[in-house]
Amino acid sequence: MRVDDEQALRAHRQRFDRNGQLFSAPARVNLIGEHTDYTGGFVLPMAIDFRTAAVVSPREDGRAVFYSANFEEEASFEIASLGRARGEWSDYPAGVLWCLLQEGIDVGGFSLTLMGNVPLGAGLSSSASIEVATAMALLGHAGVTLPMEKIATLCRRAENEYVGAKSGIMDQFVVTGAVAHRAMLLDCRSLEFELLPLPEQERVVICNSMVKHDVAAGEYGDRSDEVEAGQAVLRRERKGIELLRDATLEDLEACRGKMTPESFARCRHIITENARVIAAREALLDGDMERFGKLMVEAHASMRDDFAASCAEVDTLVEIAMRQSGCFGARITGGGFGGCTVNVVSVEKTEQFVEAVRREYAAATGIEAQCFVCEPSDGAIALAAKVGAA
Ligand code: GAF
Repeated sequence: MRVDDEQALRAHRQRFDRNGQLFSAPARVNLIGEHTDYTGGFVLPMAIDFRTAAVVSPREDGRAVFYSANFEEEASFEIASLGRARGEWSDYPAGVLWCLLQEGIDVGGFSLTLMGNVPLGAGLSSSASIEVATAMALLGHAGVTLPMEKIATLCRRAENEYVGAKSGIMDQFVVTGAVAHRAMLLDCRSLEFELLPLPEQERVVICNSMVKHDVAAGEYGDRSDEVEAGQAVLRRERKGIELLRDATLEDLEACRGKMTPESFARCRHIITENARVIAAREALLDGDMERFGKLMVEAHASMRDDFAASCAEVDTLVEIAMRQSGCFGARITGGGFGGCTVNVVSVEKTEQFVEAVRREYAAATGIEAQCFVCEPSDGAIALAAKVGAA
């Protein structure tokens, strides 16, 4: 499951005939708090031990050359005349370059190799992993240090304004700032966060339904439009509401007739989900995994029924998981419409859980699920500090 640093450095050397400097960024799994980030709500993700390595070296011709060792493809631009997104993988690193240039950071010519093992379209934020790894490498190359919050917001901007996906801040923030053995409770309005310990007797298991989904694809944008429309009604009709996060279910009920049934249901998901994240924090601090798991199951039902962002295969994975002994909770994770479930399972039942889920999912759907037992991992800044200290 590890990305081999030596392999990434070698791939860069072979491609560009030069040694490079290595940076990397993890992927993430969200334990609870889905689609709450872009309305200033709460999320509870952790970084996981899938990573993207970015190896960078200078070049003298003023060009930006991105090489994907995974796709064995290269994208090359004149930095001074960097154009708009082209609908390709290279939009993600190019978007980061675009944002750095907009910030006035002098990024001289470079070659950058990306090599990662984050499953694509699985809801584990391969995009944020690529963006943040690229930002770390280009900042290192330019000799500029930025605070964690700035790196995360800059990478989000790359995704929103350059790639054109309407995503929130959760992924870039946790991928940049996570700390090993901890989950991160993030307030997406203030960007204040709290690192929370995870119990040692349980494991976080990710099960990939193998139904692919891309945040840049239509459904994510449709949902965020529906949410935005509902939020605009609440803002207009009720005093003191700036973001959905300020609204109660009573506020929403009072505005029911003024919004579409879709917007009503999406907003109800977000209001109840914010409350679940706060309750999940309490459960974690109390070490009450029964309660934590129950909240996960409720969160899944809300994503499925109110947010209409699950799919038959993922629902099946959750149902199978919840039938297994030792499983406290299971839910869809990430943007939705496919991708992975996140499961909390007692250590001694983990192996049995993985076997049963794979077997029963294959029997029900004919699809081979991939399951990973994950470690809460370091974010890009902590990883860079460790490389620096080595
Ligand atoms: C995707 C987005 F990128 C995040 O910002 C978040 O909205 C998530 O979907 C849903 O919680 O990962």
